[in-house]
Formats: sequence, structure tokens, C-alpha cells
Amino acid sequence: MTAPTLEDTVRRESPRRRTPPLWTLRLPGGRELALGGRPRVMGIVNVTPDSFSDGGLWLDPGRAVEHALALAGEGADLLDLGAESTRPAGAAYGAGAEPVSAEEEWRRLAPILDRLRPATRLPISVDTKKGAVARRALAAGADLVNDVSALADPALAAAVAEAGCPVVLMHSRGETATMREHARYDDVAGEVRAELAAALARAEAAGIDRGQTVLDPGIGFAKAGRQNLELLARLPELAALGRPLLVGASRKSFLGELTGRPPAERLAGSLAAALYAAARGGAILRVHDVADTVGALAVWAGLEEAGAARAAAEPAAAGGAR
Ligand code: HH2
Repeated sequence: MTAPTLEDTVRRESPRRRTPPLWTLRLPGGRELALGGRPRVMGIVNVTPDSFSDGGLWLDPGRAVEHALALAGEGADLLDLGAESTRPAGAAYGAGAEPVSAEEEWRRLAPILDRLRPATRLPISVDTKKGAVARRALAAGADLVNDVSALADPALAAAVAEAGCPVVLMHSRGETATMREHARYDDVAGEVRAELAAALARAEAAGIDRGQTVLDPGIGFAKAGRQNLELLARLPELAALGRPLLVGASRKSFLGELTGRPPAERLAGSLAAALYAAARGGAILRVHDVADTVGALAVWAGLEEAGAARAAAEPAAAGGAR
């Protein structure tokens, strides 16, 4: 008998995955994205000169499309295109990212969407805070909007409501230049949860279907090192809001603080954080390193499956087996 490959392990239905998905997001064109079983991997494509870990690498549209398709080939479940860096000001990165006008953001995104949309069926998300950019991206074939400001721009809420598409509402406070000053919490998970609940209410008041929302604790956004760790540890408290969670820990500075590594050398830390989030209900993992994350999740799923099968076969032995 030949040993199962990693791919077999990914494909085989694990007990976790046999349960029906908890959420189904409706995408344009009658497509769907099921969430709540195997965690989905969102591949990051930063079309920026100044992103904290890969700024400038994919600014050329041809290279960006190539990179996006490579991430699709590595097993990404969805792609996130961003044309404005959110790099915070502070000790780790110096001055924060420069704000970008809607015109410049769209100038960066348009040629990529033009070429990428016909080239892949994967859901394409656009990482923007601006209603004008979201509207144009949705018209050009994007499937969902990833808003790190959780609807600060009412025009973005209106564009999403009109399109009926999914939206990611991420927790943050202040702007890139000031967010470090806002990293003050008595109870970080309790306050982030309350502020995400308020974002959900804002979305519903703007006519967005609650069933089309995804929530995100905003790792690294107005959070200091330990606050990020506590938020990850307390993800189930955020899941209690009843919506799927997106977690973006990839290469972020709290990993550098723990490992002493610069952004390009944070793969091990990123994988540890991704698996930790997956085990606590993270439904979408936003990552730079897709192939490695998919591989790590395959092993994790295999372990989960073996543990569940053992527990089902011999409940008494499962606890005491050595
Ligand atoms: N993190 C970044 C950007 N967008 N969106 C969501 N929903 N969640 C996140 O955690 C998140 C996000 C920052 O990472 P990156 O895109 O690599 O860097 P930059 O903003 O500098 O381009």
C-alpha cells in the first residue's frame, strides 16, 4: 500500500470537513464561498511600493498577475489585491505608509484586475478603504471587499450594499500615522469584540446583509505585541459574534518581537500563528506564503483527522493513549 500524499490528506474529507459549512458567502455571478470547514487560505498580492514585507516586488502589473496566478497554483482559495499599504508608523517601520489617492490606487489596480479576472475563477478580494475604488473594482470583476477601516467611508458601505457582495470588516483604531497611540486597552478581546459588533451594526444600517460579513481582529492594527497574542488566544470570544473570522498574522511585527527576525524571515512564526488561529476557528487565513501555509494546514488536518478517528473508535483509549 502506498503512503497517502499531502494532497490526499488535503482532499480526503476529515471529520471536521464532513460537517456542513457554517457559512456560505454569496459571490457575484451566482458563485459561493463556503466557510467554517477547512480554513481557507487568502493569498496576498500587494501592488504597492511600500508594503512592510514585500513593497515594490509586485508593482509591475505583469509581475503582479504572475504572482497572483502562482499563489493560485500553490493552493490559495482566494486572492487579496491591495494597492495602498497600511504599514503603521512606529519603531518597527519608521514613518507609516503614505496615504494614496483613489486615482492612484485605481491606476495600480485596474490593469491587474483586467488581466487577472479572466485568468482565474478564484474569488478576488480588493483591499481598500475607499468607496470609489471598491465600486470600480467590483465593476471590473472583484468578488468581495476587504476593508481595514470597517466602513469608515460610507461610500464603501453603499457600494457593497448595492453589489450585495461579501465584505471583510477589520478592527483598527486611528490612521496608519496614529494607530500606535490607540493601542490602549483594559481588555483587548472584549473591546475588539464590542467594536466589531458596532461595525456589524454599521454594516446592517447601511443595508449590508449580515450574512455577507466576515470579521477580522486586525492583528497589528492599533495593537502592541502582547495584545496581538492575547487576541489570537481569545479568538473564540470573537467567533461568538456569529460571523466567520479572517486572521492576518503573516510576517507581522509581533512575530519579529518574539523571534528577532525581519519580515522576510518570519515564515516559521507566520505558520505557527496560522495553525494556532486555525485551531481556534479562523475561517480565512490571510498569508504571503501560500504554499507553506497550505502544506502546514494539510498536516494539521491530517493530525485532527487521526485524533478524531481515534476518539470515535475508542473514546476511553483516546484520552489515555501514549
Ligand atoms: N493586514 C494588512 C493589510 N490588509 N486586511 C485584513 N483583513 N486583515 C489584515 O490583517 C490585514 C489586511 C497588512 O499586511 P500587508 O498587506 O502585507 O502589508 P501592507 O499593508 O504594508 O501592504
